[in-house]
Amino acid sequence: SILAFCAFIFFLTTAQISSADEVIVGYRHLADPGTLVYNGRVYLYASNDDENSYDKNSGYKMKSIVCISSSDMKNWTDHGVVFEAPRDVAWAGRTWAPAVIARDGKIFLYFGNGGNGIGVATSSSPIGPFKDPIGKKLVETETPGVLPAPNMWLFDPMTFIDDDGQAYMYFGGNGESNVRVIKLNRDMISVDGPATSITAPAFFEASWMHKRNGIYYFSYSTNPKAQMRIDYMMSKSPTTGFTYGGIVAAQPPKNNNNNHQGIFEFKGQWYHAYHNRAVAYKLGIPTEFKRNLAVEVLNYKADGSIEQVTYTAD
Ligand code: FUB
Repeated sequence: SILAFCAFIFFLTTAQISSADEVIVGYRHLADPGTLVYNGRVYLYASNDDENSYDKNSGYKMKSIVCISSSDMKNWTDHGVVFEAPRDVAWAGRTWAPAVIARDGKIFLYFGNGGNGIGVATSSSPIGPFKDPIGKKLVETETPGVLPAPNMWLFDPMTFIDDDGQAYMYFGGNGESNVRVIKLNRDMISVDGPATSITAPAFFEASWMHKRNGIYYFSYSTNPKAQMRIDYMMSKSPTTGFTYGGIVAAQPPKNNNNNHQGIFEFKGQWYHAYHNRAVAYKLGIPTEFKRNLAVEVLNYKADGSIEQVTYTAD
């Protein structure tokens, strides 16, 4: 009946957090949350693990980005695939781990093209459609300051606008001297000057920048030897002078491989969005390329350091 059909659509588009299981939209396999707080909603943009096969040797094959959003951190609306390569950006192939930011009435979506470059797409709406504004990679190995770096993964962009209006993009992977930051011009689709390096102990991937009370927090996933935790460094500058701060979050209980965070403030509370493999564990399927989004609250100590996240997910 039409009623059953409507109920089915409602089930597909809305999911609730329950206190026993913080996985959100658990009917989809999603990963690498990039966050955007915009007009009273939080949007999470994710790598689409539904595109990956179960075969543990097949690698990441994603070519699209899925968006979900919420106004209360409980009820999530599923906007589906909002960006897809090469449909929306003709030069791009594999696409994952997005960063999304709003400026001057436009939405900018940055994405890793596999591990070999970073692209940007723009839209007038957080849920697309996104278009290619420059017809080429925004950052590639030829971009001044990107190399030399041993076996650098050129991916996992994170874009941040400071209080003085200067925009920065952080990216890189696979080596503790492989973090890069580059200034973006006001148009957000061109770079200003060369990339510079940041060194982060045991840095592997998933660069993230956030600012709170004048302190810049650079967080990242550590390498497998360091258990793929999310660690962080603090500084009074967005580009230099970082000192190691500690652990944001240990490897999630239901996760046996990479880790990737999105840290954001929404309606006065800070959150740590991440992925785990809880649904794949529950279903008894191979977990490698079938990840799920989850969220926990994030708190700070009086001295500005981050309290290590407590997982409430089962
Ligand atoms: O999703 C593919 C890759 O896995 C991301 O680029 C990394 O951050 C890791 O989460």
